[in-house]
Amino acid sequence: MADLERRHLPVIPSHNANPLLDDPRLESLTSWDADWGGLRVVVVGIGISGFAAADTLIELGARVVVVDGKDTEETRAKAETLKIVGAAEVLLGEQAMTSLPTVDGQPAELVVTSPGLRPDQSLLADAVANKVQIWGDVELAWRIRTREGRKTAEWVCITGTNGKTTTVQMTEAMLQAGDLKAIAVGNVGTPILDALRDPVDYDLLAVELSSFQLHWQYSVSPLAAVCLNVAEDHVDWHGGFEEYVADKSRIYEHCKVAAIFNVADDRTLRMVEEADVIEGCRAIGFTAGHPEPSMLGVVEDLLVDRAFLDDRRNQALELAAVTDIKPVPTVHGVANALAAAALARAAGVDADKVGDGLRAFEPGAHRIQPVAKTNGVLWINDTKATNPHAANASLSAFEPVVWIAGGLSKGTDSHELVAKHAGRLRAVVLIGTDNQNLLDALEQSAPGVPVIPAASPETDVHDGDAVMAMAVQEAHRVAVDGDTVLLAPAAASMDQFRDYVHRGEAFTASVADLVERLS
Ligand code: UMA
Repeated sequence: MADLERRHLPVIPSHNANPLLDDPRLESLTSWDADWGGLRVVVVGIGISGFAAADTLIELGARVVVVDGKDTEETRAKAETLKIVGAAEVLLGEQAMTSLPTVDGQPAELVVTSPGLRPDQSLLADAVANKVQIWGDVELAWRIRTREGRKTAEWVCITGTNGKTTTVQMTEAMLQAGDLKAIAVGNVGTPILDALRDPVDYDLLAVELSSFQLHWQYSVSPLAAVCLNVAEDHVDWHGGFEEYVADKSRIYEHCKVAAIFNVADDRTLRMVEEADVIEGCRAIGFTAGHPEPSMLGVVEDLLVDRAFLDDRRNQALELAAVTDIKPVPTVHGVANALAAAALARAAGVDADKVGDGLRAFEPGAHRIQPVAKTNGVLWINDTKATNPHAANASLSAFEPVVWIAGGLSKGTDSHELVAKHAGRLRAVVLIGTDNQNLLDALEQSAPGVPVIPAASPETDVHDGDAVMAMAVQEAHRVAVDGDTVLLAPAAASMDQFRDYVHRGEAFTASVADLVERLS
């Protein structure tokens, strides 16, 4: 690592990540103005990304059939809208998801899938068997990013098991402080396709990419990219941890200016070293410790840049104070801020503007968010801790803790997490329905810690609001002055809640009820 400064990444001849990408018609589709007319496409999923993909393809003149496994009031309303704008057909219900439908009675030429669908889902498997290419909405967005008469925005891309949403929002704030027209898009919530069809001519898109989205993209060539960290998550979707890591590593493919890695996570450096990047792209590290040349890091109480300046052997540029990081400058907060700063610096933002952006950044709800204090007990909402690695970050920040945990484990393992934090646990209040792994871990490493189920015989286990009300009541019963009640489930939410936002809102609402009762 010592000679990172001089080492430019090896240039490997470009290879085709997708063995199916040998269709001349699809290969020619590399701009908005290409010939999309009449292309027969099946769009899978009518959620946020599927709707945007179908709407875009219709605007491009493709013939589009949309399918979704849910036949509900919401999907029917979306289906109506898509039919009005010109979808060939919309098929709803589980039956529609079993095999690849035809388009206008002829075989589909392309499938555009939503990120939530597993690759082994039967319709997608059918597409693979029939040698029909599968793209995600990200691949489609990359292909249409250039358009005659419009500015083409560069992309800076962010992935990682945890911290991506915070980092993409910090990056957006820093780019905007540098007077660039920039927007945070992708997994953060706004589909990239919506930004591309926006009348605003963006200079830059700060793109958050999940491992699901990375799996279905092949061509993206970002200005700069970062994988913040890698820990076990979504193992069931990918089929294994190595497959998950392989999809995450695609963030660095075809990177142009800076491939940014986490010095504390060797795996991210290996990903950078093995990536097929554009000649001249530099490896840039970020560290919560003292930075070597070609890294961003911390010197005393300052965030500094030793990568994007000429005399990086002898000098460092001040970016901001560590205390500028919100909500609290934890080790993870410092890492996220430095990763965002590296992306912004790669995009040409001045060092002092990076600091302005960091100070302007307002953290979103649901990530280590203090919601109330009752009788000396602090209540923290970290519903975004949807895996053990994320829960580790917030558990590390508080002591003693009444921990509200549990949900869908997604094949992850909580043993290490529980073993590390057993000493700080006053009690564990269990929500969720898939907790065997967590219970085994608690029995093994925290045998003296009370485990309290958030359910009575009358509780409907699928009614998340009722479960959370019970969890808050139980946590209140056991917490004492000086404790923190921490909702950091280390699991996904969909067994009892619509999503993690619903879970966080249910927690905040139940705590607000408690505060009112106590006042
Ligand atoms: N569907 C099926 N069958 C399935 C799965 C889904 O029919 O097996 C249908 C559902 O009925 C629904 C639609 O597909 O109508 C939903 O598609 P989706 O689950 O792919 O979600 P979208 O609404 O398109 O939202 C996606 C991301 N969701 C997922 O990756 C699960 C959103 O990330 C993202 O904000 C949005 O695209 C815009 O890019 C959310 C997320 O939880 C926040 N991401 C995961 C994470 O951060 O850990 C990866």
